Amino acid sequence: MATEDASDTYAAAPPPPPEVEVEAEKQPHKLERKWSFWYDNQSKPKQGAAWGSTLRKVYTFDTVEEFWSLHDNIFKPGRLTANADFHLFKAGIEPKWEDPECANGGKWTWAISTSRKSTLDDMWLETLMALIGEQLDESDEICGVVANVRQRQDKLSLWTKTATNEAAQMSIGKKWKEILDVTDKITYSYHDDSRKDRSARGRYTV
Ligand code: MGP
Repeated sequence: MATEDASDTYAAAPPPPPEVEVEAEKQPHKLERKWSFWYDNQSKPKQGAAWGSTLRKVYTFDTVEEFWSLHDNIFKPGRLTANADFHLFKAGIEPKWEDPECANGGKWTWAISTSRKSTLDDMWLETLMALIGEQLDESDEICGVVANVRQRQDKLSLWTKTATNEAAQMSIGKKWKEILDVTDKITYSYHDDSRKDRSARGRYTV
C-alpha cells in the first residue's frame, strides 16, 4: 500500500517546465581546475635564440566543452611534422624548469617506440583526460604534460613538482603506465640533473 501511495505522489508531481530543462543542458561542465595549453614551434629556430623564445601560451580553459573543442581543432600533436612541442599545464605554471612549481621537480618520460603518429595522439589524449579528470592520486604533484614531436622519436613527459619525493613519483609513474597501457620502461629524471647535463641518467624507473 505504501508503495502505491509513493508512486501516486511521484505521478502527481508536475514535470519541470521545458525551458528549465534546456537551461540545465546549456550549463558548461566545470573542471576541477583551470588548464593552459602551450605550443612551441621550433621548426625554424632563430640563430642564437634562447630556449623558450618560441614557446607560446595559447588558451586557458576550465570546462569539458572547451577541452573537446580544443581537442577537435588543435590538440593533435601527431598532425605536426617535427620539432614542435605541445604542453598542457595547470594554469599559473609555465612549462619551464625555471617556474617555481617546476624548479625542484622532474619528469616521467615515455619514448614512443613506434613511428605511428596515431599512437602519439591516442596516448596524449589518454593522458590529458587523466589529468583534467584528476585521475592521479597525487594530483597536487602534477605540473603538466608535454608532447615532443621529433623526427627521430616522439616523446610524452609528465612533469611533477617534488623530484625527491620518490614514493609520490613512483605512484604517479605506475598509474601513468596503467593509463597508457604500455609495458615499456619509463624513466624519471630530475630537472636539476637535465639542467647540468643533457644526457643525465634517470633517477627512477617503472
Ligand atoms: P629537452 O627538450 O627537454 O630534451 O631539452 P630532449 O627532448 O632530450 O632534446 P630534444 O633535442 O629532443 O629537444 C633540450 C634542451 O632544451 C635542453 O638541454 C636545454 O638546453 C633546453 N631546455 C629544455 N627545457 C625543458 C628547458 C627549460 O625548461 N628551461 C631552459 N632554460 N632550457 C630548457
